[in-house]
Amino acid sequence: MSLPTQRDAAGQLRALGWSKYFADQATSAALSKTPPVRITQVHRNTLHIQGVDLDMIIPGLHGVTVGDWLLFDADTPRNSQLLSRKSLIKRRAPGHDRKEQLIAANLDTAFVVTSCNNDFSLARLERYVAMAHEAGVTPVIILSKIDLTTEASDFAAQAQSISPQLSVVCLDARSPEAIELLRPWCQAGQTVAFLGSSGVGKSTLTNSLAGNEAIATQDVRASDDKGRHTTTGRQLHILPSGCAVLDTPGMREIQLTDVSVGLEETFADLHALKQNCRFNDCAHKTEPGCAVQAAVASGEVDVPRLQRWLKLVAEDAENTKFLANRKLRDRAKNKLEKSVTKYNSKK
Ligand SMILES: Nc1nc2c(ncn2[C@@H]2O[C@H](COP(=O)(O)OP(=O)(O)OP(=O)(O)O)[C@@H](O)[C@H]2O)c(=O)[nH]1
Ligand SMILES: [Mg+2]
Ligand SMILES: [Zn+2]
Repeated sequence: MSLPTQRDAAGQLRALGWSKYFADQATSAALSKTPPVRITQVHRNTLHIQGVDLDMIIPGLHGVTVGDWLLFDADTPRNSQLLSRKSLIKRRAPGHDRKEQLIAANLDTAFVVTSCNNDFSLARLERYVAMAHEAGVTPVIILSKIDLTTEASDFAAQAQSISPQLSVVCLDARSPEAIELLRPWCQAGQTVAFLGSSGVGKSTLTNSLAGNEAIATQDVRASDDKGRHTTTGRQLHILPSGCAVLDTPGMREIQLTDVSVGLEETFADLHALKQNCRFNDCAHKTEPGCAVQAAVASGEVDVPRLQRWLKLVAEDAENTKFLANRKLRDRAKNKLEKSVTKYNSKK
């Protein structure tokens, strides 16, 4: 194997999403001893990593996710160092243990995909947008399947009601125009992800950007437009154009945790009003001097939107508290286990 030329190496790293932000975290000596690699897939016990002339599977590491950068220690992979993240998207996992689940690291743009059909839900879009804002990732709403409806502009107007600053793009995911419409966010060196329910066209869009049909897609159920959960794992695809694209499996549920800042940004109008309520702990229901209710009375605030906001704020507070308690419990348990081990070893 011939060694890559400097220029080659720089080009390959850039296509993987490497930037000054990461380069600044290591000395050049460290970078040549432990080369930077990006995690493109996380399996139960292994990680798929890609770097300059490097594409391999290594044993799993704790607390990492797709999109993370490592300084790769080839002799002892488990000593590889995780670089500080530019952004991190996480949610509270569904199911009983309700753990925090890391979804993706170091994204620049989150394309939140929904179709112009029964999949559309403003409340769900708001969740995704709040999650992206919290993570420091630019959210872009994509409305797919415009070829199957005559009401695309109605769907778009609803999505735009979340915020006038939000980009909303309507497209047919299978068409060549889709690539043109997404190009502003998909430049070389960028990392983008497709998020959304099953069957909305995330893999179709990834294929369109890649210019091939490498990823499997499957039609949705005609009765209710629900997808068939075709994609089962998150995978970062490094495209020849130099953009890194994360295709994800349809998420049934996104429970918010630790997104108070994201909610403030997503509901900036309501957040601004809230500052004028008479009481700091105003619940914006029947309290005297509530600026939010006053805005509702004057028709300035849309009631369903207010209700969705209150619901998300309550959910975030509850999940954040639950996870904080859980972390405390886990820490206490670890401490106890350690002291028991110590005690036993003394015996
Ligand atoms: N007509 C039309 N069909 C589309 C469009 N986008 C996706 N499809 C079709 O919808 C079906 C589902 O698309 P996928 O790309 O597999 O959806 P997905 O979001 O990756 O779904 P999961 O992997 O299950 O999460 C496929 O049959 C696609 O061809 C579109 O804009 N217009
Ligand atoms: Mg898919
Ligand atoms: Zn109030």
